[in-house]
Amino acid sequence: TGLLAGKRGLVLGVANNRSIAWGIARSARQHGAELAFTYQGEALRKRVEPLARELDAAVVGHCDVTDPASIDAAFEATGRHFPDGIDFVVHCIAFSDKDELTGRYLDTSEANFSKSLLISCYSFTAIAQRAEKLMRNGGSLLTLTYYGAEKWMPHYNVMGVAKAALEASVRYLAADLGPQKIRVNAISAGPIKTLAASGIGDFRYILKWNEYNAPLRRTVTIDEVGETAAYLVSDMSRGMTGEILHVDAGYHVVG
Ligand code: 0WD
Repeated sequence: TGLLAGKRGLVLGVANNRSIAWGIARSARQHGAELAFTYQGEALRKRVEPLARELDAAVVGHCDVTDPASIDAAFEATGRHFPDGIDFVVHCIAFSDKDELTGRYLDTSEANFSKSLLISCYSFTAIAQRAEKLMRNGGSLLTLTYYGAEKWMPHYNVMGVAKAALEASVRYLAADLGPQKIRVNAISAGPIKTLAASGIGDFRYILKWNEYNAPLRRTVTIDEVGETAAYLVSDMSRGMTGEILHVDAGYHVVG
């Protein structure tokens, strides 16, 4: 029994126990899902393996989204681990050079623009291409975005542009994959103190600003994002695709 009983899912982007991917994995497991994780590089393997054990999850291997061969290998390993296929994939991956997450967007370099868009936006499409082959009975693809895609936010810069492109790709992928009953959605999470967030200039101020101004007068937790993610990868949300759901204590209505 459970919301996700019998569902099998791949989670990309667990870096440590503060990662949003970890909050999502924990919720999905609590609701009965069987999980597999990837890790980015040997340094993270040591972090991811003990976390995976906590959730009885498989670690299917290294996946660096800038290396297509490693994405292929991770999906092949996922297919071997789940021979009947998978039901959902959760993509919690983003990157920008932190020197460009401060100051003006105007000063973005071409090299960091390309790398940020590749890792933070295109990688979701690259993953959708591989996931399609493992989702024989339909499925759910989920990614993480931020309000900086919709409105200017201080210091978010090229990440805001990458998230806007990611949100557009959610809509295009939803249209392409709908006939196969594969749904594609995103959660727009409020700011949470994670490794990736620590690269953003004045992040503590952004957290405080949200606490003072969000309708719920607080920030959100990785568990709250996790619960909404469990809903989006479950059959409870079967009528939804191409949607961006805000889990941000309501900040988007005032910001
Ligand atoms: O406030 C926040 N923390 C918010 C985060 C608010 C709204 C959205 N998000 C998004 C992020 O933009 C990202 O898409 O949530 C997603 C997850 O981010 P996170 O949980 O905040 O950050 P973190 O725990 O650092 O996980 C991101 C991971 C990387 O970690 P590090 O910090 O080592 O870069 O993305 C992965 C990596 O594990 N990652 C990659 N994975 C494969 N290939 C790559 C890559 N090339 N680059 C980064």
